[in-house]
Amino acid sequence: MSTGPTPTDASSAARTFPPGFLWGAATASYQIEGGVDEGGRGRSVWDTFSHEPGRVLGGDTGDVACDHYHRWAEDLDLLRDLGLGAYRFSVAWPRVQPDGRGPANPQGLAFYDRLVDGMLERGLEPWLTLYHWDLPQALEDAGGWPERGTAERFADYAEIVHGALGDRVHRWTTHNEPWCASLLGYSAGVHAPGRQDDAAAVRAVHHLLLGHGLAVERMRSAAHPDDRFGIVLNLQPVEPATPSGADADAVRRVDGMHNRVFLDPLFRAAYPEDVVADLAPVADLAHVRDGDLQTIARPLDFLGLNYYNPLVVGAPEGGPAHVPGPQGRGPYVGSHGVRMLDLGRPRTAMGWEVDPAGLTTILTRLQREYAVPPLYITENGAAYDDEVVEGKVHDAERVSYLRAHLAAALDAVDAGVDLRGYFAWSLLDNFEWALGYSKRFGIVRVDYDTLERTPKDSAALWASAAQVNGLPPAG
Ligand code: IFM
Repeated sequence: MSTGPTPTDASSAARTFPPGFLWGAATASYQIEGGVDEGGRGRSVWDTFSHEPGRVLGGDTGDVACDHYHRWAEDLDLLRDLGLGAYRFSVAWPRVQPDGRGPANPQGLAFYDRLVDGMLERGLEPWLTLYHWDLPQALEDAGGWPERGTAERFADYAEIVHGALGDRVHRWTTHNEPWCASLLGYSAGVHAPGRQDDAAAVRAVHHLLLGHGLAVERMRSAAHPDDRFGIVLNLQPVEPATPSGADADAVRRVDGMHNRVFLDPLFRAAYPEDVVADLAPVADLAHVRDGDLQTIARPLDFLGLNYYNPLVVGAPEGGPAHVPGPQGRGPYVGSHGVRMLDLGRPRTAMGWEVDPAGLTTILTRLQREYAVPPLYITENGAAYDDEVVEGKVHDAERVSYLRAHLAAALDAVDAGVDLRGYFAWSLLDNFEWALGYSKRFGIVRVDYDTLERTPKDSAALWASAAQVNGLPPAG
C-alpha cells in the first residue's frame, strides 16, 4: 500500500495568482454604518436623499443599516476568520467634518481610529477610501461637486484623515466610482443629491477628478514611505447590440462617458476630443483651468477596478429616446438617446448580465491602452435573492459568479496584466443605494430584523480562494 501523497490531476489543482496577491472584502460607510446621529456626525446628501419620499425603494434609509458603527468588532472578526489579508472600507466625510469644512470632529476620527487599530490587531491591512458618496449636506447646499470649492474642501478633508490615520493606514483611495457620484447624482438624478442638470454633472465630473488630484498632492507631501495612493473606477466593456455603424457610434459615446472621461484625464492629462464634442450642445469645459489636468494626472501607485457587468448599447430608435432609468433618464450626458440593451445572458438580481470575460477584457484593455500602475479588483460580486434554509445560505449562484470571475482574473494575469489583489463586494448585505435593502450583495448575510450575521457559502469560497491564492478546485 502506498503511503505517498495522493496524486492530483490538473483539473483538481487550484489555478493560482502570483505570490503576495492580496485578498480582501469591501464595504462603504453609508451602506453599513448606521449611527447617523452619533458621535457628532453631520448630515450627508444620502441622509437627505433617502429621507425624501420616492427616492429609495421602500423608503429605506441608512439610519441603522448593518449597525456596523456599534458592531464593527464583530465584523472585523468575520474578516479575520475568513483568513483575508485586507479590509476595504470608507470614511464618512460628515463624521470627520460635520459641515464639510473646518476643524475635525474628534469623535468622528476616534471611531476610525478604533476601527483601524481593530484591523491591525487582527492582521488586516486597512484599505481606506476617502469618498464613497457621503458628501456633507452643507457642501451640497453650497453647490456640491459642480463647484470648484468642493474639490478644495475634499483636499482639506483628505489631509485631516491622512494626518490622523497615516501612521497606520498606508493604502489610500481618493474616490470610489466618480461616475456614480457625478452622473447618477447630477444627471440621471437616481443617486444623491438627485439633481437632473447635465451641465452641472459635467462640472461634477471635473471637480471630482480635481479633488482627487489635489488630495493626492496634499497627502503625498506628508506621506509615510509605505504610503500608496490610488483611485477606484467602475469601468465596463461596452458592446454594440448589432454590428451596425449606428450602434458602433453608440458604443463610442457610452465608452466615452463611462470609461474614457475618467481614464484619459487620469492617465493622459486630457479629456477625449470626441467626448468634448458630444458634450458641446449641453456643456462647455470653461470650468477647466490651466494646470487642472496636470494635477489630475499626477502619478498613482495603484488603480482599483470595480467590475460587475458589461454594457450593451444601441443607437436611438425612432428619434430621441431616453436611457431607461427609474426616472426615465440616463447618466450619459450628451447621449441620452442611446438605448441600453442586453444580449440575453443570464442576469443577477440587479438585472445585470453575467459576463466574466468582460473582466478580462477591461483588465487587458487598461494595460494595453493606458500607462496604468498596478491594478487591483477593488469590487466584484453579485446580488441574488438568497434564501435561508435551516440557518444556512447556500448561495450557489453567487459562488458560481465569483468562481467564473476568479477564472477571468486569472486569464488576465496569464495575459500579462499586473493584477495585485481582489476584494469581494461585499463583506455584508447592505444598503444598496436607490434599491435600499432589496438587493443582497454580501458574502455574509445580515438579518435586518436582528442584525445577526451569517456567513454564506460564498464566504467559504472566498476563504478557500484566499487560502489557495487562486481558484479552488470545484466540488
Ligand atoms: O453597492 C455598490 C457600491 O457602493 C459601489 N459599487 C457597486 C456596488 C453594487 O451596486
